[in-house]
Amino acid sequence: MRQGTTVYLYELAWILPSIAIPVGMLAALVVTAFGANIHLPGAAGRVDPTKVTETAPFDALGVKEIAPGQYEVRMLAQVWSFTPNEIRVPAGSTVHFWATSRDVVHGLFIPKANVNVMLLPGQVAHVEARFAKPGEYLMICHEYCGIAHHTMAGKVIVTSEGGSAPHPNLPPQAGAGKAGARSAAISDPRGRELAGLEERK
Ligand SMILES: [Cu+2]
Repeated sequence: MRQGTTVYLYELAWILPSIAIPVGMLAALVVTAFGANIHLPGAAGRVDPTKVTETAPFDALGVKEIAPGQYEVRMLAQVWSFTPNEIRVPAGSTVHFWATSRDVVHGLFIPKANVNVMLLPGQVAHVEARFAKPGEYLMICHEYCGIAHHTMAGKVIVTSEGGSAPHPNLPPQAGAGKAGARSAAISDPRGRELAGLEERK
């Protein structure tokens, strides 16, 4: 009798969580679907990959100002490039990316702007990011897409407000970037240490 009761308690300890867990998961599903409005991509987010260049919004690729400080980027990914692969916006802009792939699976990853989406042929991806600081933001494909995958990259150039160049005497982009990187390395204590080691050689 006593042994029988122990077995019953063990069974109960297993059975109760095995009911509670699926019930909890179902509740989480209901809350995310109807409360947070998170759904699987619907038909509205699809595009025929064979006709993508004739289908809006991908029939007019590029960057467009849709409101003050709001830009829309219509982008196509293909082996092994992004179109457009250079996006220029003033600092403080919010960029709405609409992107898809016209061939294989690609990715759109802008590490400094918290953009990370997969670009699937037939599926439209939408992501928004705010570019607060001027500078160059690297934009890369982070889904292996073939032999030259590592070359698939572009950049978002964020100009200082008003859209003017940072300094009239500096050569465009490349020079400014390098000078910035060098001064950053030296002001960083580890960079100074490395510079010291270099001198001693
Ligand atoms: Cu790719």
